[in-house]
Amino acid sequence: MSKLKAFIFDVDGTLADTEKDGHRVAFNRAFAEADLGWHWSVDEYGELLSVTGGKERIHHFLSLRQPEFLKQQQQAGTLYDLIKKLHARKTHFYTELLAEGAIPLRTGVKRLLDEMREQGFRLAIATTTTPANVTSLLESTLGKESIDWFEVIAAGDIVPKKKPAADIYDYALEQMNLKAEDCIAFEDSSNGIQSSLGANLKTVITQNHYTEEHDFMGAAVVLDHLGEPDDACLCIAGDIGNASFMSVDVLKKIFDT
Ligand code: XBP
Ligand code: MG
Repeated sequence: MSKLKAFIFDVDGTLADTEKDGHRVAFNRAFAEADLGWHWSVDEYGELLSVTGGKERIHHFLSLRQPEFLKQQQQAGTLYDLIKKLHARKTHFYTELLAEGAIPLRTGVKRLLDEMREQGFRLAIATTTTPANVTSLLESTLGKESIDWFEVIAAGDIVPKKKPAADIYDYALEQMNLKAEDCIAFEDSSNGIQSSLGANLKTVITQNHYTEEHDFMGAAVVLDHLGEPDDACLCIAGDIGNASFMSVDVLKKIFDT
């Protein structure tokens, strides 16, 4: 019989609401610094989030909104370098924002991580974002030592195919030498759940501003956030019984059903 052993977390949108006031702002700073005249509004960024990965997102934006510029850069053989440089600057601005404490963790995340650790569960991260972004977020919210709470931080270009492909979860499971049936994943988006379900992981969703309209078919449970004893979560799909916040006990019940 399979036993619950580990939890695997997505980062962007799941641990923290990083997209609107973090990644988006950092992309815009990189574009402004390079004098490109591009600016991603909150709504436009929501649409661009359909493509995961910052470099991939810039490419997607160019193909939609700047096809002539894209063609010129391709013909000149400079596209790859341009995107790489812009993305490196974006990572710089993003980690700078995090170091300033601009992005807090989502409701219930710290409490639940503490509870999981106290009970000896194994933890990992499976994300599309650049590794430096993960360590900066953990450092600025939970302290430097929290990086070691996660035995695997599977991030960014470590696998060639980003979410919605299952590769990043498959990679994390392989590194932990665990089977999908021993773990639960935490996600916030449609691309994220496609990836976790693709790796056969039971998945808990905490939706957010950008993902509340997403299709979460196949999720074990969909919540508005993880909740706190004094800040109840809303259960949008699935069943958490009488609980008003997510806990290891509730996760064990979800795992066994
Ligand atoms: C997160 C993302 C990331 C960030 C940017 O998706 O799509 O691309 O927006 O990260 P998920 P980088 O939460 O599903 O992993 O710019 O570092 O690529
Ligand atoms: Mg996410």
